[in-house]
Amino acid sequence: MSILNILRYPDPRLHKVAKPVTQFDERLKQLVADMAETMYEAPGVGLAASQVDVHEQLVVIDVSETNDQLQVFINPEILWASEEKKVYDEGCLSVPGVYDGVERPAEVKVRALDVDGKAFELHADGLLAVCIQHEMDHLKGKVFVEYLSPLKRNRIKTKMLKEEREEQRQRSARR
Ligand code: GNR
Ligand code: NI
Repeated sequence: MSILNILRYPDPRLHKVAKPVTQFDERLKQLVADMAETMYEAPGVGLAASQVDVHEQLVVIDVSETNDQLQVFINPEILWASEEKKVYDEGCLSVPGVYDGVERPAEVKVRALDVDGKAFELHADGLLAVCIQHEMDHLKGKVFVEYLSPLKRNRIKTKMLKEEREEQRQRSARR
């Protein structure tokens, strides 16, 4: 098992479109295990493969309080989304420290494959519905800040680049 590096906005690699998973093999199981470890360590409630620079349709989620309810979604599709929308204050491991309201369907029905390639369907509401949609956006190359106004997005971009520069500076000062 290993902790993977999480790409940070505005890294252009976060905008790559993920391809479907076709091989349900040992490598996939290892990747799922590493993504789960990375998500728990962060800590976060979800992680899309795109965030660790693997551009395949693979998502891990655990919205439980106890961190023992790992859910894996491979090649996920939204089968149905409710008319009803809800605004949730979202955050993202690729945009640390930023939280803002995003409006999305309150409930979704999803079809996906598990790690063995077996299909399942799930009806989600609450945080799970938010998280599935947030992660599926990552697979399409979309980060939640793209729902915010251009002004907010530019402020976030500037803040992220400034923090990155500051970290670089501290790293080189320590050497
Ligand atoms: O850890 C996370 N928390 C979160 C909170 C509200 C809405 C979405 C999320 S997902 C996020 C982890 C992450 O960045 N997944 O892509
Ligand atoms: Ni995210």
